[in-house]
Amino acid sequence: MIKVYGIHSPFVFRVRGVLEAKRLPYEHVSVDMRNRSAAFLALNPIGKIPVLRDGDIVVYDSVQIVAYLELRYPQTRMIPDDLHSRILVGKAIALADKLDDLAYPILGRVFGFRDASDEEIADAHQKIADLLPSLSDLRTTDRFFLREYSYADIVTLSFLRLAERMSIDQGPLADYYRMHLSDPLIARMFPAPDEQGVDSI
Ligand SMILES: N[C@@H](CCC(=O)N[C@@H](CS)C(=O)NCC(=O)O)C(=O)O
Repeated sequence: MIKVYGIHSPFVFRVRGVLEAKRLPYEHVSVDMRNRSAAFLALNPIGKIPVLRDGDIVVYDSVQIVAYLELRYPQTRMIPDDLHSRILVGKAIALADKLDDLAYPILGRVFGFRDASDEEIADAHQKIADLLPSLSDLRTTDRFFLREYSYADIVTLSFLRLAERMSIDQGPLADYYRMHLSDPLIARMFPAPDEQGVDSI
């Protein structure tokens, strides 16, 4: 069975979203991020989650993992081949990456791994509010970024999940998030807050 290393990260949500959309069974392995083991660093010398193992194949970085899954399991393509779709998905990834970065001080305060000042937190909320319309405006319909559910939706929903948990305003994407969460296939991309891996490394 496919193993995904790491659970509670928007980058893991992205991978999980693609696995769910392709209806591929998988299980999680928990990673001790405060004390990364030699065994984990042997899988990914960069030390970041997610990492995916599929038999003998190990892939790290969510972008590479999704590219691998698209090639290896072409059912239900999440990044269509046409140029327009590729460009749009690329923009959604870049914007979602930036939003995840901006949320980092807020995440640090909520989980106690970074002591951000009140000014830094207020600045992060403001910058996120300023950037969200650019992501929202990429949508070609109220429901999806492309004509159908795609990786652009997955990266956006992954950030919006983080935003919900960090009490960050989802701005123009609040209704979009609520609408998609009612779809069980999409809801399954998010682990429960206390979800643990079948194993740990
Ligand atoms: N570009 C990477 C980013 C992954 C990433 O930043 N993961 C974070 C968790 S949210 C991590 O592992 N951070 C640990 C570190 O930076 O050492 C991807 O898309 O997979």
